[in-house]
Formats: sequence, structure tokens, C-alpha cells
Amino acid sequence: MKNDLFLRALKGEIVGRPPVWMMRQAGRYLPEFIAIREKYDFFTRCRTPELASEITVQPIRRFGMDAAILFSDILVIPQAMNIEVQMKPNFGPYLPNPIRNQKDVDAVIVPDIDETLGYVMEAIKVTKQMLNDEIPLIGFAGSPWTILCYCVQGQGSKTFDKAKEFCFTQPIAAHILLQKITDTTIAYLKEKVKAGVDVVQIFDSWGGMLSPVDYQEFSWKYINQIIEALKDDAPVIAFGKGCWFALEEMSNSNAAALGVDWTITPQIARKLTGNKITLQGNLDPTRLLSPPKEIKKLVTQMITDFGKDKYIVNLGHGILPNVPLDNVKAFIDAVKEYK
Ligand code: 1CP
Repeated sequence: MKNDLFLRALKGEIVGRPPVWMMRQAGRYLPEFIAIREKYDFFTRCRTPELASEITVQPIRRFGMDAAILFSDILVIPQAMNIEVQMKPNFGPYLPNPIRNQKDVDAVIVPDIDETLGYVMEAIKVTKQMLNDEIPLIGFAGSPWTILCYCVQGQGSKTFDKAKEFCFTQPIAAHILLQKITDTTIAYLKEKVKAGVDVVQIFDSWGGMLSPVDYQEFSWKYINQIIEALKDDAPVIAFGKGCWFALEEMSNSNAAALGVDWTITPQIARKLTGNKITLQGNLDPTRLLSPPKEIKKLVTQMITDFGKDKYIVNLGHGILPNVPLDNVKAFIDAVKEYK
């Protein structure tokens, strides 16, 4: 690997500067992505290796991040499990037949990965060729809890109340579903590593919707199963939005790194994790709307606060679609200029 900063930071090695990438960097705010979006619907973009790989490398060409993340979506997993998922423009995910009882859970399958998600593996192979060993490629999956949120709620939500109600009133069915998602995700991520991804990240975007006790039961238990199953295949990054309350326990797992959002200071995140694990984050994505000069100051301070080692510069959640390109450039350049 010509630029192995990201892999070295995941191992906790001493580096000249920390590596940088941005969650959801492939898509949304890039004019060259919007041009592709106008021609092809969402799942066509995911299922066509030439499109998925092109979208993956677009931000790298423009800004030179230290890692690429494969263009895809966390919801290809429920789709492969026999649950219909639509992506509605200007609305987001829509699942017309949400899961609401044991009978629905029984109809969910643990699929053959090659048969249902072989197109992802093809996209990985094409992308690896395009990247030409310049930088590592990240593969990802949603956490079982975050996937359950969509499967039961049927769409995005501010509260995911139906998903939580399902867990709290039908816990046996909920755990059977969570285990099916976990088994599928483990097989999927193992195939992705075989196809060529260098690192995997688990997005627990809605973990912070749960209380600390419920988080253990419905989310962390399953994420940890995935970490244990994957740890010898590739480094695993666990990102839990709003999950600062679980950081101490997460730091005792075999994850290579933990992603943190912007509601925690670098100092407290380091304290909770005993300075023993690589951390990734955590600029407020909305801060990329600040003037470029201000962004550079914030990034420099963030690196100083986390420390340059055992650290991966990132946002605290995905980049917003309305961020100006110059501001993204300021974010990346500030890291590269760090002394
Ligand atoms: O047509 C479109 O382009 C729709 C927008 C879009 C895009 C660009 C969606 C729909 N998904 C994606 C790609 C995507 N999704 C990536 C690819 C790499 C990248 O963009 O860098 C990744 C990593 C995801 C992951 C994802 N999808 C998450 C986890 C990360 C996060 O942001 O929390 C979640 C929760 C989703 C669900 C999803 N897919 C799409 C939307 C609009 C949403 C969120 C809906 C909601 O708020 O509930």
C-alpha cells in the first residue's frame, strides 16, 4: 500500500500526521456524483460495479483522502434477506412491508451472500483495481440494531418508536431477527474482505436512541459478535452515534478503532477509552458550513486534543449534502498541513 497511514493508525503506530477520510464522502455534495444520480436510480448505482467504483473514487480524485469507502448502502442487507427496500428520491429508504411480529420474522432469510450480494464483491474488485494500491478501501455494514430500526419502522424516523416498541413488547422475536441480521452481516463482511476491502466499519447510526441498558441488550451484544467474528480477517471500526455512554465497554473489545460523534470532547473520549484504542471523529458535520479558515483552526485544535497518534480525523457523522467544495478541501488540507 503506497499510503498506509490509515492502516498504521488502526494498529496504533506512531505517525507523522493522522490519516483523514469523511463518513459518507462518496456522493451527496459532489457535482460529479449528482451527474450520475440524474441518470441512474439508487440501486442501479449500487448494483453496477462500474458506477459504484467510479462514485467511490470521485472524492479521492478531488481531495486525496487517505482511505476510500465503497459506494453502497447499509440497506442492501435487508434486501438480500427477503425484505423489500425502496429508495425514494427526496424521501430516503422506504420498506413497504415492515416487520411487526414473529410471523414476519420467520419469513426473513439468512441468504447465500454470493447469490444475493455478489454485485458488491464485483464492485470491490473493480474499485481495488482503480485504486491501484494507493490507499486502503473500507467496506461497511449497518449494525444489527440500526438495520432492525429500518426493517420495523419501515422508513427513517426521529424516534424509531415502532422499532423500540417491537423490541420492548416482542423481545423474543426481536432477538431472533437481530441474530439473523448478525449472521448475514458476518458472512457478508467476510466475503467483502475476501473480495479485497482492507478495513470494515460498522455504522450504529441509531444506537444512541437506546438507553445504556437497552443498548447492551439490543445493540452492543450483536456488534461485538461481528467484531469477534471479523477480528482476524481485517481491522474493525465500530461507530456508534450518540453512544458515548458505552465507550468504556467498547474500548475493551477487539475493535481496532471506535468512531465518536461531536457531542463528546476528545479529552473525555480518551479518558473513557483509557487511551488504549484508536479513535475516529468527531467534527460536527454542520461545522463544514463555517468559513474555510475557521474549519482549518477547528481541525488543527481537534488533532491537538485527540493527539496525532491512535487517531483518524473524520466527521462525527456523515457529510451534509449542502457543504461547499472549498470547505471540504479546507478540512482535508488542514490535516495534511498538520505539524
Ligand atoms: O439516491 C441517493 O443518492 C440517495 C442518498 C444515499 C446515498 C448517497 C443513500 C440513501 N445512501 C447513500 C450511500 C451510502 N449510505 C453510503 C456510501 C458511501 C458514502 O456515501 O460515502 C454509506 C456509507 C451509507 C450508509 C448508510 N445508509 C447509513 C449509515 C451511515 C449514516 O449516515 O448514519 C444509513 C443510516 C443509511 C440509510 C440511508 N440510505 C440513504 C439515506 C438517505 C439514508 C438515511 C435515511 C435516514 O435518515 O433514516
